[in-house]
Amino acid sequence: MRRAAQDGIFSESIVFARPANAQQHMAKSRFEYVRTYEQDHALLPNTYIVVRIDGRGFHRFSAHYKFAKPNDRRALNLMNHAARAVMEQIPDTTAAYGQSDEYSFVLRRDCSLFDRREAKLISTFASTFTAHYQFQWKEHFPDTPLDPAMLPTFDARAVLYPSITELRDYLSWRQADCHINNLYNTSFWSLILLGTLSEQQAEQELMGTLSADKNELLFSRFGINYNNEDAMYRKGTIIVRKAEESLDVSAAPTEMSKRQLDREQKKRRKAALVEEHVDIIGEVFWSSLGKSIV
Ligand code: DGT
Ligand code: MG
Ligand code: MG
Repeated sequence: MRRAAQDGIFSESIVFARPANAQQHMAKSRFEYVRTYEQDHALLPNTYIVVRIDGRGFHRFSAHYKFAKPNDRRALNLMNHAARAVMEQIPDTTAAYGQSDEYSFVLRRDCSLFDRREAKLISTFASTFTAHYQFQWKEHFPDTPLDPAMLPTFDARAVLYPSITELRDYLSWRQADCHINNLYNTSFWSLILLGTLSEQQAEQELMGTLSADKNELLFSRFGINYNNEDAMYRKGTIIVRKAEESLDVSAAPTEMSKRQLDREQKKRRKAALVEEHVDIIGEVFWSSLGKSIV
């Protein structure tokens, strides 16, 4: 019985003895062969992995929860909160860039998390982000409970970049996208909310306009200087893990348990996160904060 209690599987008050050679038995099960159908796709070594998560159906989601147009500060803060939580939980993430309903996570070039298996990586990022987004929802939307018929979910993909040049161009592409969409949306919703146009009329009005035209339209009609709009809306959010001093274990008191050490590491990782709404296309960023990404 003592042996059964040690090796057995407990189910309420019943104790099932597990044979000592259970491992071998399992390996020889006639069903075992189905494992060979599993195909792991390992991402190329020595490349930057970027995992981008994106809200599923956020066009409808944002309408359902009446997000402010064109930007809802609460929603963007919640995205940033969830992204920081992901970075705290997955230390191989060196940076994250977010705008609208998306976040891109940059992994260390020598990252060996899950042996770089793509399915494990993207499913972990999507589910970890989703879990935190849902958990922190009530902090950012205290008066709007989540509706089980409209829960937030996120998909994820992984893209590989061979050098810092492509990685920088990738992040520049996302920030340029943020700028183009935000300038358009700010103009579009100004014409409707501050002007008197319908959605169709506003669309018509903006058709074929360049950036300069939209800037001019905002200023001349509504007195809005686009450059004074909130930087989080114009630039998106970059979160960087600043190079942290590693914890000197030899200096730690000998009685510090593994759990305490883990807690200490986690605290330091959290403290090392820096969140900014700045230009990430030009040199200034890459010769300062951006240095710790590569
Ligand atoms: P998807 O990603 O293919 O499942 O489809 P969606 O609907 O998520 O489309 P996507 O990701 O291309 O565009 C994001 C949508 O989320 C877009 O319709 C605008 C909306 N959205 C994101 N942030 C805000 C916000 O702060 N305020 C408002 N009103 N809408 C937002
Ligand atoms: Mg989306
Ligand atoms: Mg999107």
